[in-house]
Amino acid sequence: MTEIKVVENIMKLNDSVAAEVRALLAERGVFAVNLIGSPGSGKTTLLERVLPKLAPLSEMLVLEGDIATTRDAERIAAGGIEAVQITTGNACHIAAHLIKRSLAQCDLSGRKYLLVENVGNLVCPAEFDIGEHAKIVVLSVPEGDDKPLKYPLVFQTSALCVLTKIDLVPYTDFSIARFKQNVEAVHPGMTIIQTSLRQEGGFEEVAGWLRSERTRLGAAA
Ligand SMILES: Nc1nc2c(ncn2[C@@H]2O[C@H](COP(=O)(O)OP(=O)(O)O)[C@@H](O)[C@H]2O)c(=O)[nH]1
Ligand SMILES: [Mg+2]
Repeated sequence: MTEIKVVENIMKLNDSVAAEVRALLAERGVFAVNLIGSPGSGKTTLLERVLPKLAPLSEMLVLEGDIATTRDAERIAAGGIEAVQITTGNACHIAAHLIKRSLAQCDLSGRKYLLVENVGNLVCPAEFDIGEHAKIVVLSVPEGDDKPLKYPLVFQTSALCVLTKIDLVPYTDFSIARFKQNVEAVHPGMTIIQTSLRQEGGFEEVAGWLRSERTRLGAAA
């Protein structure tokens, strides 16, 4: 009983900080996405490939969530995009107060997009609102086509699914048709974009989705 109350309080506190973050972003006209996927699913690669096609570099800000190291922020910064690393220690997700604290150190003027790469994990990040306008779930072919059924929450709460590494389909038993059926079973009508580093496919489409979603939400209301 007591334990449940504690968890409820933590979630309530997180939600109220997330609402503050969302209000700040709306005021500044920044559209924010929360990228969620397993370690190695290709989240940083996706940002590296999509962002140069999305907008002028100075209009984007990236927050990189990891348990340790600044490696991902360094990868993004190497492409000329401002990136801040959030290291969570042992925490398996980014909580809203970490976003609030990071944004307080950043210059938001002229920014149109905030891209947050969450800690590699398909479970906990789906439960924590960080003030984003949309969640994007990233799943790679080697993880298997059954994952939407096994981790339904992240697929249900995300607006877009990016299926990465489709160049690896011939080397696995992954079925794109079965994957689409499984996504449809947990989130009917969900948009899926397929990407491949080897074939340069899909990245323009992801950039287009981000642009139209920002516009659809009235800049970042
Ligand atoms: N074959 C293949 N490998 C990829 C693709 N996208 C990413 N990778 C590789 O997957 C590994 C993990 O990628 P990374 O972006 O660091 O994943 P993250 O941990 O989700 O950020 C790296 O070695 C990437 O080069 C892809 O489309 N095809
Ligand atoms: Mg990464």
